[in-house]
Formats: sequence, structure tokens, C-alpha cells
Amino acid sequence: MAKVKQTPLIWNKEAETMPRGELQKLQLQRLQQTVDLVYNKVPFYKKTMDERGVKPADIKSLEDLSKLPFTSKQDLRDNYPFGLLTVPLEKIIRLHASSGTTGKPTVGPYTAKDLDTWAETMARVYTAAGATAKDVVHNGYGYGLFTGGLGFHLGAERIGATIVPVSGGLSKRQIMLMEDFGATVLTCTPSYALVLAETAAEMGVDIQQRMRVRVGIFGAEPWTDEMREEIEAKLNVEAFDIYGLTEMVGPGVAVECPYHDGLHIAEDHFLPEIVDPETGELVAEGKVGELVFTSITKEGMPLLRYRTRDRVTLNREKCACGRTSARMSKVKGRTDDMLIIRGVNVFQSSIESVLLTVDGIEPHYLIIIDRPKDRLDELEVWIEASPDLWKRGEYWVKQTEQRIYHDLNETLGITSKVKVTEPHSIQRSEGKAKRIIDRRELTA
Ligand code: DLL
Repeated sequence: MAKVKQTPLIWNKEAETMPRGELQKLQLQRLQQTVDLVYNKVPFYKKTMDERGVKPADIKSLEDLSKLPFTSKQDLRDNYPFGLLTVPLEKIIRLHASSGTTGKPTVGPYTAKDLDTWAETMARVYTAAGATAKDVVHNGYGYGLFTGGLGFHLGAERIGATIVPVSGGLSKRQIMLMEDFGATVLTCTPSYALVLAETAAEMGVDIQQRMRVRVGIFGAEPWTDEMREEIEAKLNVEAFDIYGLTEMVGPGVAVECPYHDGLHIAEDHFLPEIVDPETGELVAEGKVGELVFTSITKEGMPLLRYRTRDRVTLNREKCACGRTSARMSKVKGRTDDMLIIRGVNVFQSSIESVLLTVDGIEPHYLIIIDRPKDRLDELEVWIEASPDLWKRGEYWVKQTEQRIYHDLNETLGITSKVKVTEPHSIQRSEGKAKRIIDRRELTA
């Protein structure tokens, strides 16, 4: 059995450790209710279900889920802002939204019951990471339309922890407050966690000596295990990956336990499937595919088979922590963010894994793809030198570039241009980091 650094705690034993047979019964009953609800209340679902020739009464088992139509991001856009609500707007007491790369945002409407469910799933998240009422939570996720800040806020209140609602930005002040208020739990994006570590170092604050922080709950963007090691070492925390999306509830859909062997999905609320992104067919257990969710307890805007575009694997074996819920792997990339460079499929995560195993560099990088006129695609990777490497001079910087060039070539199977840049030359992010610049879209 894997070693754990802390005794696993569980917020809702009944729900989280329910035998799978019972859980499936509960899921089916909730699925049937949801299908009935959306068929009768949402014209879009009546239409798409009628087109597929499926009626609510046809959902007799969990396998029948695949008879139901998918919901895509485009469907949300077509029904923007309130076309998929099952209740009148007056029953909605909170609206969140996430901005996509193009067009209108995705809306996250909550009834009072939906907010209650969110608090419950976030309480499970904190508890899985070992946080209790005794903790001081420094919440560096952005407050506002983004679900991160207020989602983590709600869950901390539910477990009775002391919440410090700092939001993102003003990093020096954040370091001061973490020290002064004795933060024990840090919540923010993994890229902002690195910014905070860097800021502390610049201020000469020795985190190990002066801070009490022991747990970090990081998510909202992809990050690799190599990034986890960096963060854990620099911030002296045990890092937990948390996953979620506005379309389901925000953060709180899935989280790691102290075994760090996948993220436990709150399966009594969100029903997962893994499909082939091309065909939409279910893939075999354990195979990588696109994660699809059906929200089975949502009141305001339940969605059937929502295509997340996140690529993961699913594991339904019971975990050593006692939870019986399915676990998803760390997100391996997005189906739509897969870069095809000179015909080769390239994922940001593969590049990050290579970069972060090289000595003398810092975990701040940019991936730039260009298509010079009438020429093949070019992949360029910029990564920052550590102050030490930079001080050692040009020869060593060039050696490091060569090493990265080789390793990238071996892993990706394509050549790239590598530039090791001066410390602090790559822009830092307070929220979700943007690490890919695809110039081909601009010139196409
Ligand atoms: O990012 C909700 C959230 C807030 C999750 C705080 C965790 C912590 P959206 O802005 O709607 O919601 O973005 C959802 O972000 O489909 C994934 O592509 C990505 N994402 C979220 N969590 C992770 C993670 C919030 N742990 C989209 N690893 C999702 C990788 C993640 N990607």
C-alpha cells in the first residue's frame, strides 16, 4: 500500500464510501429524475431527445445513459444565457460564468439547493485534503464570476475553517498575510502557487521557518506531476489536485485523497463517462478518452452528457482511503488543445514533463507555434533559466538549451527551437496560466 503523509479523513462517510451497488441504484434514480425534468422543462432537450427517438421512460438502467444526446459547448452558446434553465430565473440565486477563448461566456446558474450541493462537494474536497475546522485557509483563487474563489469560500465555511478571501494578485501582501494570519491551507491555481513561492523567495521569507502552511489544493488548469514536485518543495506543502468546471458546479467535481492515486469524483452528483472524442462511443475501462458528465442532482441547469473536452482515464476500483467513487486521472490535456504540429499530435503536458526534469531552469515556460508563409509549422519553446544558471553564463545556458532540444525531440518525435530565457522574463499569472501561443490561427 502506498505511503500516506496523513490519515485519510472523509466528510460524508455515507455518500463517499457507499457500496457501488447502492451507489449505482442511487445514480439511476437521480438520472431518471433529471432526464424527466429536462425533457419536460427544456425545449432543447425535448427536441434532441425526440430526434434520437428516446423518451424518459427508456432510461431503465445506467447503461441506457448512452441513448441520451450529448450536450456540447456550442449547445450552451446557442441557448445563451438562460435557454437551458429548468426553473424560472427568480429561483436562481447566483450566477457565475467562465470566459472561453471566443464569444460568450458559459453560464453557471445556481438555485439555493445547488449552492447547498456545491458547499457539500467542496466540504468533501477540503476534508479529502486533510483540512478541518481548525485550519486557516488562504484562498488565492479569483473572486468574481469565476467559480474558484467563491466555491472554495463556500466549502471552507461549510467545514467551519477560518477563510481568508484574498483572491488573486498583490503577491507580496499575500505572503505577508499568509505569515501573519498563520495560513495552514493554501488554495489557488498551481501557476499562482509558483508565483507565491517566488515572491516569498524575493522577499527573503523562508517558508519552512516562518509559515505554517502544510496543504495546498490546486486546480483549474492542467499541471503535471513534475510541477507538483516543484510546488511541494518550494512551498513546503502536500499538494492536492482539484478538478471542476462551471458547467457542472465549479470546483468540487473531483479531488485527490492522501493516496494521490487519481481524483475521486463526487459520483452521487456527477455521473462520468469516457468516450472516444471522434466517434462518441464509450471507450474500454482504463483507456484515455474524453470525459463526459451528466449532473444528476442539479436543479437550475442540469446537463445531460456534457462533453468536457478534457482527456482522462477512469478507474472504478475502491481506493485504499475507503472511498468507493470512481477516480479520474489527472487531466492529460484537452481534446481541442491538442496541438497538431507538422502532423504530429503534441500535448502541453508532454512538453511540461520534459522541461521540468531538466536542471537549471524554472517552471515558467511558453510554447509558441508558428507557420511562416509557405513553410512547415515551427514549434518554439521558451523556458526561464534559474538565476544560478544565468549567472554561470552563456556556455551553460546553451548547453541546457541543447539538452532540452534533445529530450523534446526524443519525447515528441519532432524538432523544436528552444530558448532558455533570462530569469523573470516570462509573464506570471494570477489565475489560469496561458502557456500556449498558436500564431497559426492568426495567419491562417
Ligand atoms: O476552472 C473550476 C475550478 C476552479 C476547478 C478552481 C478547480 C479549482 P472553468 O473555469 O469552467 O472551471 O474551467 C473548467 O478547466 O474543463 C479543465 O479543462 C480545466 N481544469 C479545471 N480543473 C483542472 C485540473 C474551473 N485540476 C476547465 N487539471 C476544465 C486540469 C483543469 N485542468
